[in-house]
Amino acid sequence: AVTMVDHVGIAVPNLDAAIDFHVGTLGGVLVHREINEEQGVEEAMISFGASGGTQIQLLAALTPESAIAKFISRSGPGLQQLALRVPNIDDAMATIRASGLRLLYEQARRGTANSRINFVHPKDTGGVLLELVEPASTL
Ligand code: CMX
Repeated sequence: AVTMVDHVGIAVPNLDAAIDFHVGTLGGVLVHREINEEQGVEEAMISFGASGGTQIQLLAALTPESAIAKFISRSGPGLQQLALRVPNIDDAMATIRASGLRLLYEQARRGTANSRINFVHPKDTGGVLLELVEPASTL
C-alpha cells in the first residue's frame, strides 16, 4: 500500500530560477540536487517545515529528448507528476499489473538518491503521471 505522497514533480525551464523561487520566496529548503542521466533530468528536492514531509521535485530537462523537454513543449512548465511512496516497489508493481494498468518500465529504475522507481501511464490513472518510489533506506 502507498504510505505517503513522497513528492510532487514540477517541470521547470530553469532549475536555478525555480530553486530561488521555492527557497527564497516560499521558504523551502534545498535538500538534494542531482543529475539523473538515465531520466534525462537535472533535479532538485525542496522540503518545507518538519523533515520527512512531502517534497517538491523541480525537474529540468538535460536533453531535447527527455520526458521533461517533451512535457514543457506540449504543456508548458508546471505539474508533471505525483509520486507515491511504497515500502516495496516490486510488490507495488505486481499490484498495478494485476489491476491491468500499464507500467512504463518492465523493471524498477534508479530515481532520486538511489530510490527505486517506476511510473503508471497517465492514461490509466485519470490523467496523472503517477510515480511509485521505494526510498533507498527506510525512513
Ligand atoms: N501527465 C499527464 N499526462 C501526460 C503526461 C504527464 N506528465 N505526459 C504525457 N501525458 C499525456 C499526453 O498529453 C498524451 O495525451 P494525449 O494522447 O491525450 O495527447 C498522452 O499522455 C501520451 O503522450 P505520448 O506522446 O504518447 O507520450 P510522451 O512521449 O509524452 O510520454 C510519458 C509520456 C508519461 C510516457 C513520458 O513522459 C515518460 O516516460 N515519463 C516517465 C519518465 C519521466 O517522467 N521522467 C522524468 C522525471 C524523472 C524523475 O521523476 O526522477
